[in-house]
Order: sequence, then C-alpha cells, then structure tokens
Amino acid sequence: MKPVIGIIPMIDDDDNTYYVVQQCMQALLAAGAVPVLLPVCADPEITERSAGLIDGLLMPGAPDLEPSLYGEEKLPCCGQTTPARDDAEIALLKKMMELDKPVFGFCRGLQLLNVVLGGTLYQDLPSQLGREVIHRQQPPFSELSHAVNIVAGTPLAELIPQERLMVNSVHHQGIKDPARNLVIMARSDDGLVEGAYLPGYRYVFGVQWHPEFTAASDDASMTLFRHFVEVCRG
Ligand SMILES: [Mn+2]
Repeated sequence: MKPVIGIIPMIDDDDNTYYVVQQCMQALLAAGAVPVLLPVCADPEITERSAGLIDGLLMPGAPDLEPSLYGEEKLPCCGQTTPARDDAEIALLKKMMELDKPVFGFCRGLQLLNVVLGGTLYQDLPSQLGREVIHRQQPPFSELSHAVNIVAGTPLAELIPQERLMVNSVHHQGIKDPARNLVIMARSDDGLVEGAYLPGYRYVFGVQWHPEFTAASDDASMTLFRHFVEVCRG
C-alpha cells in the first residue's frame, strides 16, 4: 500500500488561493506515496483527525516563521509571515510526534522543527550571519549551488555516504541556536546547520535545502524522498 503523506499548503491572500510547489507532489509521487493537502487550521479536532488520516507529514518551504514563536521581535529584515499557517503546522507537527508518525521537513520545515523544540532562527542570514556562503541562489533552483559537510555516524551519513554533498540553497533564514534535543547532521562551510534529526522518534528529519527541486536530476535528493516514503510505509 502506498503511504498517504500530508502537506499543509501555503496561503496566497492576494490571489485568494492555497498552493503547493508542484515538485513536492511530483517527488512524493515518484517515491511511491499518495500526497494530500490538509486544511490550514489549528483546531484540535481537525489536527487530530488530519494526523490520524496520514502516514507521514511533509513540511515544505514556505514564508518566514513568526519571530515571536522563538521569543524575538520581528526585524525589518524578516520577510512576510503567515501566522495562521504557522499555528496549523505547529499543531500538526506536535500531534505527529505524539503519535510517533514520520515527519520530513525541508527549508522552513527544518526551521519550524527547531523552533518547536525550543531553538531560534536567524531572521536574515546575509545581514546576521554573513555572506561567506550564498544561501539564496539565483534560479533555476534545480541547480546545486553550495556544499554541505555531512556529520559521520548520523542517519544522513548512512543514507548519503559521502563527506561533502552539493545542495541547492533557496533560503534567507536558518537555525541560529539549535534546539537542545536536535542532533546536527550537516553544516555548510559558514557553520550554518543544513540538516538535523530528533533521536528517540521513528523519523523526525530535516534538511535546509530544497530536495524537491533537484529530485528529478540528483540521486541524493531522490534518496531523501524514497527513504521518507519507505519509513512511512511502516
Ligand atoms: Mn544553504
């Protein structure tokens, strides 16, 4: 049976639309899953039913997280936020962890995981961390743009057995203080966290890059989707 994997869509108020990046669904389909869109709603009953319906949760890239979630004032360098979506995704993530169902987050998904576990974010990498590594590459996002150093002995090193891995990079925020329970699996050359997981759970796993844009052309990216779907299959 193909596992059902839920995604909370993004919100475009100007266009009166919920939306998801096409490649998220395409990569999940290619990996053997049935992706479904879930309501943007933090109501406990909706959250509980949503979590019950899915075998895994994909937390994709999306607009910036509301800085009050990690105890900071919103600075001018922070981008647009969607608090209703933050609330819905946080509620669902917590419920999935309670049920010990698999969660895979990338880009903002990794950042959200860190914040929920008590970590903080850079609101803007170029102005707060520096420009040694360009984390917001020009399109096309299907091109790999900077290296990450994979930490030996971590689940990421097991999946992708190499010390350095080229990834794409389409983010201006990132992890500042990692949550205490999170184990770091990769860093870029400027020290930024590019991959982490939460031990003690079946699968709570995040990367800072966007493997959906490279899944069709890059084996390592597709490996991340295949492995996630395999874990969701149970
Ligand atoms: Mn990056």
